[in-house]
Amino acid sequence: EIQYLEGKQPDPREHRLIFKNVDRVGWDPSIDCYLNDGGYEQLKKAMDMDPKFITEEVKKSGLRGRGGAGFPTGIKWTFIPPNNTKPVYLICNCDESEPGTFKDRYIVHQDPHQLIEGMVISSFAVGAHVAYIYIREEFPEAAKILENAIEEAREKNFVGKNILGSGFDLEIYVHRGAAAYICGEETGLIESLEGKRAYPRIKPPYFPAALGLYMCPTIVNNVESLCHVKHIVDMGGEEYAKLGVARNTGTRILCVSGDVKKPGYFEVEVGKVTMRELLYDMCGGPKDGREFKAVIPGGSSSKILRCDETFKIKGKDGEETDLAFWDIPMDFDSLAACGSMAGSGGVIVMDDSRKMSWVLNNINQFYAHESCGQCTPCREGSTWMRKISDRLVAGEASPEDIETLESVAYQIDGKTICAFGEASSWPVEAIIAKYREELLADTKEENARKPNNPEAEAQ
Ligand code: L3W
Ligand code: SF4
Repeated sequence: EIQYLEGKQPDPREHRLIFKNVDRVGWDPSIDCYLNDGGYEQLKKAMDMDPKFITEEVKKSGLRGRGGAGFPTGIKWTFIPPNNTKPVYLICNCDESEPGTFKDRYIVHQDPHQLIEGMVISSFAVGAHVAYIYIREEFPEAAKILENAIEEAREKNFVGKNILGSGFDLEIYVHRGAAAYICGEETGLIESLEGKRAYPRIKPPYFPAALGLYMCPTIVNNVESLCHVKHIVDMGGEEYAKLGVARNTGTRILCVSGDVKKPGYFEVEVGKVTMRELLYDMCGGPKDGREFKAVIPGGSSSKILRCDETFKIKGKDGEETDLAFWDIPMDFDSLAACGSMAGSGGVIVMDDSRKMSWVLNNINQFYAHESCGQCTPCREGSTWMRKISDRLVAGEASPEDIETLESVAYQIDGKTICAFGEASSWPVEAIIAKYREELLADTKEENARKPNNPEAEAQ
């Protein structure tokens, strides 16, 4: 049985595939350690398979991207044009920048060979002979670990020419990012990799799978998604799909931060754990004397959910049923049905000590700082939103400011080149819709009416 470090034992409700070796006693990121544990066996198995068969298995597995959008990985792979004659590239998106998300870093730090094995199998499946790991600039140690791991893998002929005598060649390069959130948007990432400023490209019509790096077919997948490929080869797509729930298969790592007794990472079967089980049973509940107030379930770009909300969920038959916040299963479809998204798995928890004007301002500051500035609604709008919420937290905003803020958000939403526009406007729209009264209470007029306001008392 696997032993984990003191104080780092997984919760009994976890199902560890990807994080099996994270915090494991006696584990280190070396290739010897990985090989002793059966590492690279799936690569050997995959090299005897038809690449199309691997893609079919990934499709059967139902794996959905773990980077934010939850797009089916196997289907994405099939978007490479069938009559393509150009080189194909695979890119591992290791630009983990979404506030609240901190899983990919652990994979790279503690189990880099799992990622490399997943990448070699995936490259073989899609026909890529060059693969890149685009890693955020702020992960210097992780970049070194990966470079070292690639060299170790090359020495064993898991990377390089004629891998394991199969005739398949693959080079993997680590590329350090440019310290900007937008470098994690796949087309911004591609521009950055090409040596340009990370300005996202307009898509549709051209998605990277058809026209990506150097205008060649390019598959961009998140670190965690690529690691799953190894396990799909191991288990077979159908068996893998038995983990999780329908349309939301496998396991995923949830990163819980904020106002809980025991924050951290938890790898669970998708949809098998509810909000209640996650926050009360696995994270120990709220801090002493506090109550849960709100949760941002999938990284800062996802819409906030109130803990006292009940959602109307439409079933297949068109019938509506009620779903209380605490009963939401942590999967893509359920969170989408509640008007939010599972995103990148970053669950940010707020208790009743948090003021929503502060939360709003915190989010606005981030997006105003990170907008790439390419399109006007996002560049100007994100700064306007920040300025208004700056006034709100300073007690200087008027009730009309809240309306302006809401209207700016709606004018960004759906009118920009990349999803960053929505990422910056959705949190604002949701916080205003759900906490309007609380925000209004923070405006200048309301402040002046409060009994503890010296100006009001003097009158
Ligand atoms: C070919 C089609 N390919 C879609 C591909 C597309 C991409 C994937 C998903 O944003 C979200 C965003 C963040 N032909 C295709 C097609 N594809 N239709 O499928 O695409 P898309 O556009 O739905 O999403 P996206 O632009 O990749 C991702 C949110 O995730 N997010 C942030 C994540 C942050 C991290 C991180 O730190 N690791 O990833 C979190 O909530 O706001 O909405 O590959 O090409 N017809
Ligand atoms: Fe840049 Fe924002 Fe436009 Fe995306 S939406 S391209 S981040 S300005």
